[in-house]
Amino acid sequence: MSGLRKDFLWGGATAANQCEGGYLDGGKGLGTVDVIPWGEHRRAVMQGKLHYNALPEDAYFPSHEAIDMYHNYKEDIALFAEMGFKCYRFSFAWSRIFPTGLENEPNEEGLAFYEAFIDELLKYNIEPVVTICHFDVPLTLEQEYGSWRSRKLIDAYVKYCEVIFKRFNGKVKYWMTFNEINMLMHLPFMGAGIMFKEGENELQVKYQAAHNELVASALATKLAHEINPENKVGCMLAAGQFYPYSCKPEDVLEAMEKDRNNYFFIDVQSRGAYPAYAKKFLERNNIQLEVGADDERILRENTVDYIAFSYYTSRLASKDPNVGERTAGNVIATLKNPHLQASEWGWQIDPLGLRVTMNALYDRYQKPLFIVENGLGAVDVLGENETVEDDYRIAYLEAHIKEMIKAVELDGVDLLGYTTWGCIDLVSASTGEMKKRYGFIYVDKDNAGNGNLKRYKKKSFDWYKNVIANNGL
Ligand code: BGP
Repeated sequence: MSGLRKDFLWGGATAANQCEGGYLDGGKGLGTVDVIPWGEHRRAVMQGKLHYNALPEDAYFPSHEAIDMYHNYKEDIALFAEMGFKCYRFSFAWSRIFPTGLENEPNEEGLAFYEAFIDELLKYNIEPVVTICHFDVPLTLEQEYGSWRSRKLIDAYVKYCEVIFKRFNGKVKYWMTFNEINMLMHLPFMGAGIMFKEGENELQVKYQAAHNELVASALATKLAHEINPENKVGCMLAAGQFYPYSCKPEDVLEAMEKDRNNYFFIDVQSRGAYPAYAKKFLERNNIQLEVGADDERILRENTVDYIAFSYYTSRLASKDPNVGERTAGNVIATLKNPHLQASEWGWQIDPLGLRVTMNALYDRYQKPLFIVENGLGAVDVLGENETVEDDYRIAYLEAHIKEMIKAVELDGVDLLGYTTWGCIDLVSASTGEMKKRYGFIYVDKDNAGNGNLKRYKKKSFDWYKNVIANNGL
């Protein structure tokens, strides 16, 4: 026995906008991600600094076709089933269900699509794990209200949640309210549909959007529990422990503060109140939030059931701005750790950091954890034998799974499951590329959109199948 639960949720994870395609099919409306282009302007749009209306006419939008899972989901789910997936994490595109977000009634075609999708998973006994909002908001809600900066979004989101909780009652048990909720602080348009107006106080806007999302998340949790007490609702954090660059006390304090920037969201969602350090931060920065009369109670009474998180790398912090070299990480840039290797995109590889991160989260919240993203983005080459020899991916995953099991066996962390990111190749969130691949399944498509979308099993496909069959042993 590996020490993991018997019903451990092994599987993979994706997001609608990165794999579905069919961006206007079945009555779908435009989502905020559908106007984020590939290429040089991508980052500025994701940051909310360059307006999506100001893009060149030939801009290419990778989410419009992605890997066309919208039309190929049966084939893809059959492959997941062949690997023995116990669960599959995916997201609903909000704008498939409420094309503008303003309608009173949902779009039946969108709901029917997800119903067929979920039924297909259940046919193979794969537990659906649904992210309600993974980096996309109906674009109309951005145009009408400025997205999450407005409390109107709370109502629109709760209306959407009520529809999906009722429709999929008894079929979906595991929900997550927002993917990587802390991403809002770093890429506000991608994370929360926030486009800044010139001269406005960006910190104020971001914290107001955060507050609105936190209240919406609590209301969704309440609703999910009322509709079916069996429902399990989780928060979802882009995690990765900050290490101090040196043993200087200043660096230790800096690392602690950086961690808190991330914990802030989860502290509210899991403990039910703004932590003292966050209140002081708002005060010091003269941020005044528009808060509803019942918000405090709503947050207090509706905390999440489990803590989901993504883990790609640990992070490194120093108080001294002139020290060390910087490198990329899952959106949050970090100092280079000389003890670690890195991926081709500069993301550092730290399996032990996963164990450290799991312990930090479990110590802090004492709630079950769920690792819902982990993996290696790499350039894969499809060989003549129609497979990819991705031993580097196997090595990465194996090392992380070993540390994950240690956290459970040796440290006693309560862990629900593990889903690798991008179990089938998909569009990269940070770069918009296809070239940055994570999957066990190769998809024939390149950065510019060329390719026949055919699927091929990589070497890691059989490896993961074996890991699942042996429950990690
Ligand atoms: C997380 C997102 C995912 C995903 C992943 C990998 O931030 O939740 O949507 O894409 O990171 O990142 P990337 O695609 O940039 O390599």
